[in-house]
Amino acid sequence: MSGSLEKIDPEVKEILHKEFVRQQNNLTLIASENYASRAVLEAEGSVLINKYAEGYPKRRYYQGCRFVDEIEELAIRRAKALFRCEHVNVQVHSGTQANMAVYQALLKPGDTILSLSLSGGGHLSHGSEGSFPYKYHRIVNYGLDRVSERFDYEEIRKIAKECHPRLIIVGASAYPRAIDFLAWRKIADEVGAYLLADVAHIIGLIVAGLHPDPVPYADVVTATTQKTLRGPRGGLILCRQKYASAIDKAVFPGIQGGPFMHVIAAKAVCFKEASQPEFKSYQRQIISNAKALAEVLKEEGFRLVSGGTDNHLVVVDLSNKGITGDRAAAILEEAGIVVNKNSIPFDKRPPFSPSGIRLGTPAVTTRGMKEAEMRTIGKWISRILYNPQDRLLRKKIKGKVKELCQKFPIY
Ligand code: DSN
Repeated sequence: MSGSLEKIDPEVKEILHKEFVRQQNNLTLIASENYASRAVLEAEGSVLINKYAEGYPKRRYYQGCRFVDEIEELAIRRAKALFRCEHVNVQVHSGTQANMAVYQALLKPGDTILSLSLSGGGHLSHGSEGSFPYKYHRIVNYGLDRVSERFDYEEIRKIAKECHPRLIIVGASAYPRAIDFLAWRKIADEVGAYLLADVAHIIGLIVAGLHPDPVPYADVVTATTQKTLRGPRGGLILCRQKYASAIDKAVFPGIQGGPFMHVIAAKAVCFKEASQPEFKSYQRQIISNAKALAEVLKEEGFRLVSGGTDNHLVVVDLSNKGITGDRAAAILEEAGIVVNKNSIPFDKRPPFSPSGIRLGTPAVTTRGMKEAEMRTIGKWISRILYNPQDRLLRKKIKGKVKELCQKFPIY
């Protein structure tokens, strides 16, 4: 039982070290990734990992829950103040499970869900083929306007009136524009549907007041804590009081057993960090960095989905560049620039080899990088993508990426 990881399991220790070095020496431009603080890591790697606590504070199925109750109550208190919501569930393990809990709480099998298509930037858990809701519900998708590549509210209203959804989902994994949640509320009211806002990606921007807030308009809001919120990997459900009991029951015992109390402790730390004034300037810099990256890519001749960005991410259309998204992501990684392949609206290619890539700035902004670094990175990306045969160029840029990364340590 006693002994360090190094002593007990040097093999795992070594892999962890290699991953640390990878994170340190590469540029993470994956829009959904970030670096949690040391305080978050410490809370998650704590003795709370040892505790079972099925149930909710003061209503547990186990003894010995006095201190985990304190932790969960603290996390709830902080979350309610931070998100200005009536009720919060901090137990849900992930964003996908948060959405599953909402379906379980509000819908019956066979009910219709109206959600954004995958190629329009929607998330798998909103009902893509193979997902849990796809099996139990009727899924109808809306897309984006072909020209603006933004939500077309008239078209969405028309589809909603035709398909009579029980639930409308607004939220995306790859939508670079601001969302007008009031417009969505109006559509939901017109057709008598619940409105779920899945703001996993943009929750940090919302907390900082830099993106419209869904809480006043949506019946339920789901999110994750590891993306722009810069906390542990985990989910979050915010809702109106009238849904509180249904949501909590849907999480436990509906789809989960024992809550991860160590993760809830780390969420509490993340909520505290997100309530500090520095968090707002961090979020502002994320957006400025994304805009700077968008500008340089446009100057270099790349077409961006919707022409740019209002938030933390950029989707680059490579269909006129003779390179697929998967190949682009692979050669960028060879140069130490880590992105993901991504579908573009109305993509003619399949999701595993789509026409675009998605770039996000939360992680590089956490490292302290600013607009000047974004311009440098954008130019590197451009040179690599215009010269996919040039291995030597990638090797050269990899060296420069490492130099840049060393100026901005992750911890
Ligand atoms: N997988 C996340 C993303 O990259 O957007 C969403 O869950």
